[in-house]
Amino acid sequence: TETETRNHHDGKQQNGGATAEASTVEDVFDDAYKEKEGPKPPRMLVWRNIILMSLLHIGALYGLVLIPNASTSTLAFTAVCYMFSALGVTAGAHRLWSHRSYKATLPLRVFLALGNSMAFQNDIYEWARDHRVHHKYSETDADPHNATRGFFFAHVGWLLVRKHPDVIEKGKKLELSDLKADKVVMFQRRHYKLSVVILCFLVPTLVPWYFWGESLLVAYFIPGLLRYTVMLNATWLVNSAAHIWGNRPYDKTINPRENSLVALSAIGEGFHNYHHTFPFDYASSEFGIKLNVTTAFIDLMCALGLAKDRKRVLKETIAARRLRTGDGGYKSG
Ligand code: ST9
Ligand code: ZN
Ligand code: ZN
Repeated sequence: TETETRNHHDGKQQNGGATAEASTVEDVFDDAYKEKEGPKPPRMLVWRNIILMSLLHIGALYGLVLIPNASTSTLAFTAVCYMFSALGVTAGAHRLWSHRSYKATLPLRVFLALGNSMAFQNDIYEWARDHRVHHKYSETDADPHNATRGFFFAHVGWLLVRKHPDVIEKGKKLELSDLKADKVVMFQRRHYKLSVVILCFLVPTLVPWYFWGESLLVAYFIPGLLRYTVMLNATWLVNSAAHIWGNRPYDKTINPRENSLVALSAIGEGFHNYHHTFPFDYASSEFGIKLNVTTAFIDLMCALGLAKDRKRVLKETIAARRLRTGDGGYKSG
């Protein structure tokens, strides 16, 4: 099968994060942490974010209304921007930089960092730091988008309030030296604002205008704001929907779930019960490239010699884990 072939190709297999390399990444759930007793700290709204997020979503709705006015080239370009920015998050910030599930050469890391700036989801360093605390302290006070606080909080609410102090306290103790040592990550962090202005807003607006005479209005609102907003919501659904709805074939004791609809919009990142069980697996799913453009992209990069050392879980390990802690449901993608 596909999985076996790929395992074979990689010539490097893992059986549950047991190798030294995997254990240096702090994405493994820590059950020693206990939430502090007593009343929770008060919720502090960040009005600047609430206003900007509302305006962004209103702008995206206007972009939706403008679709009949857009040329075919502009709509195709919107799809390209969506894929590029999504890969900067999935193949970049997530599978490469947060989980170190494969290795990437400098040109590929530059490509992913550019896509990541187009995605405008905080710089790679901050994204990976928040994501490692999300895995390590999943669904506790120290999880930035703790899904036990409800759909809205896990989806976008967490970006509209001050963080729980435990997120920062635990986050500061994480091992992040691999990120600090990556020149691409630190360069993007130093020039983050400028890179976002150029890649998330100027490029999507100016390219259709300059190359095929699209109106600036349509270009700003469709490949710009609408593309950005849809991509944000697809990402957030992994934190909200895929922590609430779906099966748990690998570990029924945790909340993250297998959700094919989320996987589709998030180009492969909806197999979330699998992902929290085996966070170092480069495919983020038992089933390889199925509904998983990101995995296909990483495979292509390996074929081109731009990436290597994909980590994968052994089939036997997955089967044993299903039996030991799964919910018995098979459907998964
Ligand atoms: C966005 C991110 O949308 C989305 C991430 C989603 C993650 C999804 C994961 C799911 C799996 C992968 C699926 C991918 C699917 C992709 C599909 C694509 C189609 N550790 O933050 P501050 C410290 S962003 C350690 O201001 P406040 C630190 O010293 C959208 N330390 O806290 C920091 O300073 P610095 C656009 C930490 O004041 C200082 O505290 N962006 C940690 O509570 C202050 O930090 C926005 O909307 C930590 N974890 O404010 C902006 N955290 O950073 C949103 C903090 O200099 N952010 N520290 O080191 C904010 O405005 C604020 O962060 C805040 C909290 C208001 C939310
Ligand atoms: Zn999660
Ligand atoms: Zn993850």
